[in-house]
Amino acid sequence: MQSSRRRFIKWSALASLTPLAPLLGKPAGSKPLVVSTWNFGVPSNAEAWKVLSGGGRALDAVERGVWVPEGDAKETSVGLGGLPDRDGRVTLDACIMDEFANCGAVACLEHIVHPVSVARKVMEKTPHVMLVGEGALQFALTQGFKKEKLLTPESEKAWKEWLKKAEYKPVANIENHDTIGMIALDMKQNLSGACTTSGMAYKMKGRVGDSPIIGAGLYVDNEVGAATSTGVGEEVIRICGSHLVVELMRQGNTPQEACEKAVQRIVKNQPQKSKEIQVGFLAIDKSGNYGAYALQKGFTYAVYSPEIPNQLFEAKSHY
Ligand code: SD4
Repeated sequence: MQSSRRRFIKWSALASLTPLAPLLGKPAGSKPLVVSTWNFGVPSNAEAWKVLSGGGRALDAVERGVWVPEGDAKETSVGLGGLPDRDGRVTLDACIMDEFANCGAVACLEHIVHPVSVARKVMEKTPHVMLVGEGALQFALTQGFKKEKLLTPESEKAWKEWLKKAEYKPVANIENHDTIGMIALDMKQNLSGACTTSGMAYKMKGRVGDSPIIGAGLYVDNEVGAATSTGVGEEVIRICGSHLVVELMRQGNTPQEACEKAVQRIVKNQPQKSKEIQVGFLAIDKSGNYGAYALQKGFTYAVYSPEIPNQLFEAKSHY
């Protein structure tokens, strides 16, 4: 808790937290552009920018960007150090999608620090889109990934504390870092995205959220734009959230309008429940416009473009 607060202060200072600046939703200007969810989007965007600013591919940028929280043992919602399921197992979900609609995903993957890179291997080396559980792990090992222990002493302690009451209730905006969803536009005007998470803490064994599901946690259409989501995955899956956002952009909505309409769909479907949970969408279009919207206050996202050198914003919200 202490260290999370310290990290928040560190990233905020780095990023100069700008709540709803007048720039919001305006074109980010010339390419390239990368946006990502939550406070850890700032250091993640910085990594992605190294690829984009050198003329690299958006796909490489997003993979490298999301490695940051995946590899950080202090981030308890992604990769190494992620909070476990109710049986104490850290199970990871991730996906990646490129400008050709190639995509790959892993779900319920244990023991691998960078599930996004396993997802990329699924995309590039198999005839499939998604591998899960034991099969995903076996495949990762054949591809040279190392088997590691992902449960840190801190996450184990938090889980044991949770076990005392064992009450499952998804908490919105856990210390401002949940799933990382990252979408990018490169200098060649191509789009890609990645999404990776340890999922909802203390979930049931075998539970998979929206994050690794193409069309729910992430969607990229190189003619139109890209979108990603965070929050209670069940509600995102119900509306095929990221695909919905991209299709709304195809119909002429700005990224901001598209994110708002997707959130409103959740409100319409679940008027009562939507008051108690968090869901956020983040989107970019082919011209470098971006937008974000959430059910609840507190959803932060980071933007990096030539005009906006890695700033953190807070999304507008329905409630
Ligand atoms: C999930 N969407 O597993 C992820 C978790 C998340 O805020 O983003 N939490 O449902």
